[in-house]
Amino acid sequence: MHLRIRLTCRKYEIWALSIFSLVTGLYVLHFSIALILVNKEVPQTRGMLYPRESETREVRSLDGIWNFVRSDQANPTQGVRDEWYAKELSKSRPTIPMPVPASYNDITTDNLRDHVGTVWYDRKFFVPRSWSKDQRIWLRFGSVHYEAYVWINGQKVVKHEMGHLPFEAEVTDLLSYGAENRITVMCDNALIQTTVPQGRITEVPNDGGMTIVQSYTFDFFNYAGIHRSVHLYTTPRTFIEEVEVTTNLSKDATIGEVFYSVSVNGSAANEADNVLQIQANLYDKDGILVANATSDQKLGGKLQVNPVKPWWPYLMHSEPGYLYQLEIKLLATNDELLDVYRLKVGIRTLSWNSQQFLINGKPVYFRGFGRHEDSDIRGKGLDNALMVRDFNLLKWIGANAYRTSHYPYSEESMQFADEHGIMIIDECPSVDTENFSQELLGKHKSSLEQLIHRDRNHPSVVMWSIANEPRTGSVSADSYFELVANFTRSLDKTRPITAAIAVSNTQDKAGRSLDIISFNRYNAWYSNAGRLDMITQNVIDEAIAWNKRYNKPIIMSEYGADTLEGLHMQPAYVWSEEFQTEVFSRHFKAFDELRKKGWFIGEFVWNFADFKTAQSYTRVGGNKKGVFTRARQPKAAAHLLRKRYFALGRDLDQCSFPEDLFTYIADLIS
Ligand code: GCB
Repeated sequence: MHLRIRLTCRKYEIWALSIFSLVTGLYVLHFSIALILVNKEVPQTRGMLYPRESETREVRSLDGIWNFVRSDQANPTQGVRDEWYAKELSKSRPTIPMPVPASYNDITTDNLRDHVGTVWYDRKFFVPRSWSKDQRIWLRFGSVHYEAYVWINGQKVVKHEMGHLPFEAEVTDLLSYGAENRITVMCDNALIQTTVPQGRITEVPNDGGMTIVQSYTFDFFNYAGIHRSVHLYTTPRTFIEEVEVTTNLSKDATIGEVFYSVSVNGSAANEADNVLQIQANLYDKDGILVANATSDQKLGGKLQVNPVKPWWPYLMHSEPGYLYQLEIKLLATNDELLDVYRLKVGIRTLSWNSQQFLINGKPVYFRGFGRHEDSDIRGKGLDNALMVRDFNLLKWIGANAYRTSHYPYSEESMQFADEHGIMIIDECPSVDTENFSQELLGKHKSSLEQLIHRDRNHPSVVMWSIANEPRTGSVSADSYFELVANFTRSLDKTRPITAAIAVSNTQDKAGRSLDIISFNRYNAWYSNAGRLDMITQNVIDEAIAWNKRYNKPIIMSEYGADTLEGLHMQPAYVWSEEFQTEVFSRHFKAFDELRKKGWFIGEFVWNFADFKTAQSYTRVGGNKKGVFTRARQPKAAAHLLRKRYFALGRDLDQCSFPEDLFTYIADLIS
């Protein structure tokens, strides 16, 4: 049997063997031609509010150093068969220390980096005696890539497939109170043709016989592990499970409206004579109550703020990222306070038409980046120092937006974007999507369901990106993306939908299903390498062609050139800092021509910083198209881009220039 199929079967074997018994399936070969896709329901996410302390809730982090074991590549299910979760991992195998959160790949000095298949983590933790009292305990993961199986004290808890997205489970009855407990996690990094994103596992000969190799077409390293924080948190027995917020502004933007709807979980919610009420209080930045309401029977309502301070993007207003605090109190019939949850709310409107994208009625011109969650040593692991540095650089360079290429970024970074007024095109983990199949469609839709459920309340999220560089030239892409786009719209009508497309506008079959067309193109790099004289007109022509074909607003979502920091060549030559600077400048010319047309609404450089990729002869230690190095220092082109982004800010949004934008040369030049 071919190994990919064997391995896939092994995955099923894990599920069948494991106490979860979730899947009985067979690997199905999918052909992309003549594919009939059915619009099936996808599982709906529940709960998962970001863990926050309040007078009714406690939060405890399980981050730190865990114990770690890698399985034998040729025997990925051994740990499940031998029940490694039943006792401490160190009793089954020698363990090594592993930080959480972090990717495991770059931590050791051996070849763990290229491991394919399952790895195991465990740690012990105490649960205080006080937690046993009349409340519920939840275990929540910010993300584990790609697939996670979790046990507490040897008992199954939850299984989750898909990296970059949170999952949680109630563990109230599995914990020992006032005692030590153990958590065990098995994580599988294998990507196949029906995972999101897709990959392949093959068996190839090597010097020792045969070995297993993971490959994928996307251009970033498939880092794996417990990537984001692990939390235990408490809720009352009856608690606020969901809060959904939408906002509106009066025409003159003086009055704001906040619509909230709440779902409650717990026995009190089901008692007929217990009428639960929601008390909603809205506070401004100074903590002053500006609106409140108590819902009558319905678990939702509307708050009015007059006068309102709308949420504005960075450099579009003197007070960007203005956030209110919404306090939701759940009350029982007798006014007993059952639960309290607080979240930040930005009040703004979004609208779009065939020419423009508007925020609070004002047309937006995006000036931003494609990015990656990526850094030395920690890989894709959440790192607050890196996140704050990145936002400082975004603001230094005058960007007002980024795309979460090519997967959902951390919840902490979404909150940071809200605070700083950085607009986000929020992308699901579908990248280089091909070999469209019913199973893939289900998972793709699920990735969007989980993403929208997680991020719908963030004012910074202004658009959903349903894919990066899908193979939208194929016949099946037509109905596939229609189904994905319609599904996305069914979940959120308040934001437009885009996808970053790389096939030519004549071949593309997805654009008709989108609201805004984004295209990626590497003139003078992947086509006509080195030809700086073949950029400007090509960009203009292609953007016009996209607009003609679909009559929708157009964004250039990727352009750029690999650049080795410190390599200087005059005249400009590929890979040099001069070349990157020139490539940018030639694009700026095209963008300024296009801006005059009214429907060209944004420019996104690829990439914010250098990042790690799979090994290849086209990549020197990774992708070097960063405007910043991987250590987050500017390359020469960063200074040019900064001047452009602030010039656009001043021209379009009347922002002022930072004092150090231009270096003094002579008083002959103004
Ligand atoms: C692209 C992809 C991005 C790559 C980039 C490149 O079109 O969307 O993931 O990293 O090109 O540098 O090749």
